[in-house]
Amino acid sequence: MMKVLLFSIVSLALVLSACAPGGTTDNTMPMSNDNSNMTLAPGASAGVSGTPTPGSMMAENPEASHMMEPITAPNVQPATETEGGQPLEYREENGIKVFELITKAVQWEILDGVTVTAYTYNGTVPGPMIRVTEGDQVKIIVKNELPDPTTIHWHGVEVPNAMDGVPGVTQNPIQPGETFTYEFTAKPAGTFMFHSHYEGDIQVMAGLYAPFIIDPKEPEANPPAVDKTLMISEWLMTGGQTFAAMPMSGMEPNYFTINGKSFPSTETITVKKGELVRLRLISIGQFIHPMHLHGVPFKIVATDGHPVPEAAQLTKDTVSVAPGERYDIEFIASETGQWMLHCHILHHTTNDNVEPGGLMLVINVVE
Ligand SMILES: [Cu+2]
Repeated sequence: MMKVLLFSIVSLALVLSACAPGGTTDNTMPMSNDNSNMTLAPGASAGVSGTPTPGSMMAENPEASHMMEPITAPNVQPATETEGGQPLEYREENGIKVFELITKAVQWEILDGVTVTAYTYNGTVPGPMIRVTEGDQVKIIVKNELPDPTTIHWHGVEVPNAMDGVPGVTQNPIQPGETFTYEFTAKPAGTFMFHSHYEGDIQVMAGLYAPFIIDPKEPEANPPAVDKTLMISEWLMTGGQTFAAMPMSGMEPNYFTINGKSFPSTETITVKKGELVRLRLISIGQFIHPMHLHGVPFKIVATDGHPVPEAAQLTKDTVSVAPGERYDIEFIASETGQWMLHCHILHHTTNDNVEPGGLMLVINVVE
């Protein structure tokens, strides 16, 4: 009986939203600018979960409906920083580099006029970059100021098992208000990252990720003039609320970010003609992104942090970066001009279905 009633309400919601002026004409894409769908869908799903969800998906499993709740926290403040992924300061104690992270929710602007509710490390998306040298002893003190438990996984870094950050397997979750200290030797050299391993489907998508770069002990023979780390992810923003974007009907993303920003708010990378450029591409969302560079081809010099021997380095102009992967690409900026780097799943270069946007940035090569 309940199911029949719910089905009727959902059907009515879909019919009404399709008929609403300015509403989407595509019923397979429930996230539209128009709120009519949003105002009806929550009521429709409330009988099952008590929680508004953006899509047509009806979760009968209460745990699943929790995954589809909006990202919220009590008293969320606007971010005080505007740029994510910046190097994190540390202090030295007995030869150990000590970093401090605080997990907290902030209002994070991904685009002029578009602000998401994000779960962050130290108030930015991505969180601050931890950059150390191979062999360094590091200690990272994590204070959890989120309303939910969390843990940190050091993705690709060869840490002792007890430091691996898997809740219920290698450690207990860090409860709200608690502090946990991770300690390990930074190895090997390369492009890595850290991210939440607690309800990753929610917390990682909500912004709990950051770069972890380990520089080689021996200085590089040919260091790049420009070395940028670009973390790619996705968001679902609708009806003024933020949801964890997922590869699931009704929960697909409508915003796409590089280092927490959608084009045209993405960083422009300025390079002098003739300089060697290294871009460390990291996919931390749940979708694959074939990143395409205009102007000149590049070489893939490292995969998942590990150097590719020179004879094996592919020359390409597009590289697909799947979730969890890292590709270090290098090229000489041989021609002046404004050259695009963008995802070639072209829907990913939109902001809420409007082009241009999303996963694009400009590499500005100057004399
Ligand atoms: Cu893409």
